[in-house]
Amino acid sequence: MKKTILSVFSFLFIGMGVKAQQLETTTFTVYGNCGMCERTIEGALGEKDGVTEADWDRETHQMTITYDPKKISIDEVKEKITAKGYDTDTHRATDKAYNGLPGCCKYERPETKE
Ligand SMILES: [Cu+2]
Repeated sequence: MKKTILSVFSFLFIGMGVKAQQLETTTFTVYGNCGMCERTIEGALGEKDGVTEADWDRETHQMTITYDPKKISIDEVKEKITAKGYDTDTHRATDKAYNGLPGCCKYERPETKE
């Protein structure tokens, strides 16, 4: 009986190890300007979505995330950010979402390509 419990546990640990190895880290641009933006942008993503780390830099506008590609795609990550009103390098927030931002957060939007 004890042995069974032990092997179940070691299976769990092996499973966790494999999972940890499959996390990916990537960096992309998110437009924004202040500390409040930082909290909103980083807060748009959570561990329940498969994002274990999210860090946005106010100066460089670079967003670095560590995520589980089995749980979330980079497109979905960006959609969560644009839903809060922030444009990314490839995805654009709706005007409605952007207009809903507090005044201090109305960053200068990148020009549209079309
Ligand atoms: Cu802001």
